[in-house]
Order: sequence, then structure tokens, then C-alpha cells
Amino acid sequence: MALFTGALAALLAACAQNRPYDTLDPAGPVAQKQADLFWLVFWIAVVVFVLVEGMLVYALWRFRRRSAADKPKQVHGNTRLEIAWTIIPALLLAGVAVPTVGTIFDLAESPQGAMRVEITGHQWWWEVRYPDLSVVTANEVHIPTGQPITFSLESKDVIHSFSVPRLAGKQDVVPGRTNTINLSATEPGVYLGLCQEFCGLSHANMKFRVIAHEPADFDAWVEAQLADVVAPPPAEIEQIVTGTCMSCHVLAGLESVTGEPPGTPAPDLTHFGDRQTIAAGRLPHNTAEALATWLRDPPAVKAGSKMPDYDLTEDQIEAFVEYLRSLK
Ligand SMILES: [Cu+2]
Repeated sequence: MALFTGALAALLAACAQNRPYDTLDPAGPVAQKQADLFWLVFWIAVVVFVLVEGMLVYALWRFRRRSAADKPKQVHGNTRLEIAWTIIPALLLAGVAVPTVGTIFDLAESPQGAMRVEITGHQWWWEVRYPDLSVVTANEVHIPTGQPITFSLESKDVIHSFSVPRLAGKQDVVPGRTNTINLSATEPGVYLGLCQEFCGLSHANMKFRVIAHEPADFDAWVEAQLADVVAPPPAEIEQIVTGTCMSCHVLAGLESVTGEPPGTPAPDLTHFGDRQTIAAGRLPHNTAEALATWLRDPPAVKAGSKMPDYDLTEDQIEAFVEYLRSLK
């Protein structure tokens, strides 16, 4: 028993400290409104539960069978009771509907002066574009704190779901239509997001993060993103970069062998060195070691990865690691 209590305490403590996906630990006004509505409905439900269960338990005890000969009074229906237990829940639901519908309409409205961010879901990564800033990135959404953001969501293949639990609820990402979701972060920090609609083999490896900065730091990030950082790749990998990589990836400022834009969309690698993670969070740290592991055999790291194993030599991998990590 002591062991069980100890284990439970340890588990609960771990939960309290590390809950990056906890909707009940809101970090922005949208998530706060959602959590407030949840708690309101939750406590109403608790009161109903206690009353109904209390009456049930009381009735079971009060009218229990006392002896073998004991037969309860035979009754059929009770009109007054039946009317009461039809009307009370109807009134309760109507009451709960008022703040629920109000919150839905409130959150659906795009706030004035919101920053626009376009998200495109792909199997299995997120394309991120800032149409007003000419910035393109992947799997990491940088935002300024205190600023409402309106995301427009589209999918290029199947249905995904965009979700940052600590900042907002979730919204489906559907091919052929544009959905929107609004959010804003109060404090700087990293808020984890994930795909919440089963979308194939690496659905669980389709993570992203919202990185909230103080407004001045965000402006500095934008400036860094607009800088030309792509130098020509070293000779041993030049052919692979401009011939193979760039048939799917973009490296702004570098011309691909064909001179054509990428055919298959893959994450823009222009500022790869600035990213915190690799392969939509499948590798949570962008280290030289992690990148080498990825390049050695992408589908082995991330099931179903559209990037095949190119049989790179260890020397080429080393050159790639150094080159890609220099793109900041
Ligand atoms: Cu998905």
C-alpha cells in the first residue's frame, strides 16, 4: 500500500510538472476562455452528479428489502416526478448553452489587427507562411506575445488537425477548404502542438511548436529570417543539394539544377540551423548527431517519411551536417 501511494504521488507530481499538452493549464486568453467554460460546465455537472447519486443511494438504503416477506408497494409511474426530471435537465442544458454558444461565437471572430499566419498540413509536417512578412518556415511557429494571431489552415493531402492545447483548442485542417483558428500567448515560451486527427503512418510524429517571443525579439527573428544566409554548398555535396534535395526542398538564394521550383513540397530549409527540432519533432533536438541519424536513413527514423534513404556516405553526411547547421 505504501509502495502504491508512493508511486501514485510520484506519478501525480510528474504530471503536475510536465504537462506541455494540458488544456487546463492555459497560457493565453483563448485557452483561458475555453478552460473557464470547461470548469463552469464541470462544476454544474458535479452538483448534478452529487444530487442524483445522493438520491439514488438514499432510495436504495431507505427502501431496501428488510425481510423475505417484505414486498414493496407496487406503483406505475409518477407524473409529477417525471415532469420534474424532464424539465430540470432541459432547463440546465438551456442554461449551459448560453455561455457555450457565447464562447463559440466569441472565439470564432478574428480579432482586429491580428497577425496572419498560413499553415499547410502535409504528411507529416507543417508548412508555415507569414504572408505579410514574406517569411516561410516549417514545424515551428514564431509569434510575438500579446498579439492575436489568426491562422488559416489548409491541407495538401488528408485531413489533419492543428492543436496547441495550452494556447487554443484544435481545428481541423481539411484539403480544399480554409479553416481558421485564433490564438495568442501571454508569456514568452515554447508551446507544443501536435496533429490531432489520424492522418497515416507518422501521424504521431507530426508535431510542431509555437515559440512566443517578446515583440522586440520577434522582430529580430523576422529580420534574421529575411537575411540571405544560404552559401553555396561544399563541393562534395553540391550536386546532391542542387539536384536531389532541391527537387523537394527550398534553399532561398540557391538555384536548383533544373531551375524549377520544387515539385514535391518538403520543409523549407533556408534557415534550418535556426530550428529547434528535426523532422516535425520526431527528433526533438536539432543536434549534429540527430541530423546525421536522420540523413543516414530517414524512413528508419520516421515511418513513412517521403524522404528516402539516399545512401549518403559518412563523409557526405558530415558535410551535410556542417552545411545545414550553418544556415541560421
Ligand atoms: Cu496529421
